[in-house]
Amino acid sequence: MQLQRHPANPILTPNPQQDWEAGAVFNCGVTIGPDGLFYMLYRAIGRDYRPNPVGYGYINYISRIGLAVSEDGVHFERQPEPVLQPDTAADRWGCEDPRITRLDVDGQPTWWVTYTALSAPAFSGQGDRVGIASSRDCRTFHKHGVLIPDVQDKDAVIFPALVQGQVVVLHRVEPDIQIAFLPGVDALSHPDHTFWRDHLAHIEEHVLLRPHFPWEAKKIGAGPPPILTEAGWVLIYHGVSTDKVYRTGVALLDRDDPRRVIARLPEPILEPEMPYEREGDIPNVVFPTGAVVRDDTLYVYYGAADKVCALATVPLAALLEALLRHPWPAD
Ligand code: BMA
Repeated sequence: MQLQRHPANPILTPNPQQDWEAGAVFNCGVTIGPDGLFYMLYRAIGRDYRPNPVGYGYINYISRIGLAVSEDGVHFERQPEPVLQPDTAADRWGCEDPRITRLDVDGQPTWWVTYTALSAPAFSGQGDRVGIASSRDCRTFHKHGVLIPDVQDKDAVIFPALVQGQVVVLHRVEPDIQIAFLPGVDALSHPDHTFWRDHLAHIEEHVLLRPHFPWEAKKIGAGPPPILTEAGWVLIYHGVSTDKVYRTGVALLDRDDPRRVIARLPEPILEPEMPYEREGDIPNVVFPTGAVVRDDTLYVYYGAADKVCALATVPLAALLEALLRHPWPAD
């Protein structure tokens, strides 16, 4: 089972006309907005970064989050200004890797964005927290601060429906994916750090998925928000191998009790093969962060080599069939 790359790939590339997104655009969350169009939030790096002469990664490397809108999910039109950018102590060094989920509040359409908020320079390996923001129209976004305090944490996603009346959140304290149940949406707009400190104190009890296969041996992290299907929640995730290749995996979670993993494919459904996935700012990366179902097809949006945005698709029924052939835990 493999995702099919869209022939128009890469579907979004750096924009030389705008300083803030001239360097790289990647790792994009996608949702259907109030008007039925595709809304993409993407991570953008400005023009003037360069390799760190004395260490790993880049210097002058600041991420902002841009917005692009599309009728067909393939051709996106960008807004001129970023919609989320570093302007608080918690994210002064960058707003990275947005995921977007629709989860309504009191019948009001509401979209929630989780992103990586950097309070220390990128590539420093510290100061990464899960930031949270929301929107009523998919065009303007309001920050609600840091969702999960104290620990190095990223790859947080919110389920697009309540489960047993609770808000379900996945996050990633290395190397596993953890699951948390919040009492309601108020806990998203007013993060309760006492709740999270208690959760973190018992983190081993909250592990949903651990690295298992060789291609994901180093660490795993949630991709897009899980997708609700008749068979359960489809969780697309990334897995990193010991030689730092980022691939895409998929698991299925029980509909009523998503702590139960019921299926998991042993092989990745996407791995770096194309030139734009193998070469960029960080080589050999496919990093899924967006997913939409349209006409029974699953659209998976991913960042490629930390440089561009790309799209791959699969008929949802074919993906579910493949999953159901691989029940988890495997014998
Ligand atoms: C991880 C992610 C992404 C990035 C990837 C590959 O740490 O958080 O920001 O795409 O590394 O560099």
